[in-house]
Amino acid sequence: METLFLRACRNQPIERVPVWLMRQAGRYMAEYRELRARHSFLELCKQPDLAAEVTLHARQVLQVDAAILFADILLIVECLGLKLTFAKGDGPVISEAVRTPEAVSRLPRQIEVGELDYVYKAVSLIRQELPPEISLIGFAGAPFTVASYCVEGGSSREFLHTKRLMYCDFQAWDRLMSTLAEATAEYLKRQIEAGADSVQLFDSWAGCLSPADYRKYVKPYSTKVLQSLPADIVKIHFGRGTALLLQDMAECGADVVGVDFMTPLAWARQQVGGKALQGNLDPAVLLTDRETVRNEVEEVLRQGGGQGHVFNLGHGIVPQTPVDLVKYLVETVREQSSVSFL
Ligand code: 1CP
Repeated sequence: METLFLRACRNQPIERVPVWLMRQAGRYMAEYRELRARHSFLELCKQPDLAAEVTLHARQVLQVDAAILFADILLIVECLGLKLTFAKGDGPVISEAVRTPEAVSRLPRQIEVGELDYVYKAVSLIRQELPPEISLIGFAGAPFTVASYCVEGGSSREFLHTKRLMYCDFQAWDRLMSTLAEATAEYLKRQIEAGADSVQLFDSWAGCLSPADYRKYVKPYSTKVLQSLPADIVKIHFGRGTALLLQDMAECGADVVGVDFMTPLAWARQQVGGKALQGNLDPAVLLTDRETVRNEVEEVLRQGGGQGHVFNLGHGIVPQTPVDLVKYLVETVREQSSVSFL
């Protein structure tokens, strides 16, 4: 069935602008915090019934047009034989960072993504429970963003180790990126087989690169991932700080380009050659009040131009966000975007 969300992604006629929000399930919700008091983050990801519950609960509370699988872009690194933990408050830690060409050469050439079976089970449980008019988005990290965590050993601001490997040893870089690209394509295919009708490729940190470096060191691998997926599946490609990369990101083969909150949608529109756009309200607006939310939503809808626009934030919801304001945001998008089509 063609959901409203899928039609918007394909730039087809719609009766209003669909809406979902990056990180719509997470710490800003009391029910999530309660579950987290009893289970670690990785336990939530690895128990399909819990992952499904978190996904469906957020979708139901917010009444958004798409659910996104509850998982993380870093789960795949466990298939490389790396040890992943989430330290309290500090984000992800990969214990043996892959910093040198020797470390890269020790990684398996082919990653077995069958180990991520719990993800595919969660996808099919979610699909069974989700109303048919609601889309289910699968996702993965793009090779560059996942590689950056493997090389840095966790989050980073400057990506210095990553860039050193990339500039100094192209062979090792190519091997790491090709291995990740192949595994990511397979991982997304399996999510699609399990019931996802669309996928988002998160290249959250690609914006730390110049367009020339993006084209040389990143674009071929993200292209490989997106182009190996079935043609009829909707693909969204998102990064942050990517105003100057949007044209290249669109060319990788997505149907929809995700736009961060620093980039005007009108500018993005000129870069993506007729593809749909997703975005781009600043998540900080959700820390204000109803009037501000309404004004900012109207502005995003105006810039989005109706057809070919999926309403979203320009990056993930932050943990301090009040749930009521998020619900208000979704209601406002629904009302205001249908009014603008009358
Ligand atoms: O409960 C907790 O303490 C864990 C917090 C949390 C959550 C709820 C993390 C840790 N990941 C997630 C879920 C998650 N991650 C989703 C699920 C669904 C949803 O959107 O509702 C998704 C899509 C992601 C993707 C993800 N993980 C990205 C890409 C998106 C983005 O925000 O740019 C990235 C970079 C990660 C890595 C990650 N996971 C978690 C943390 C704290 C981080 C680090 C972020 C950083 O390096 O700053």
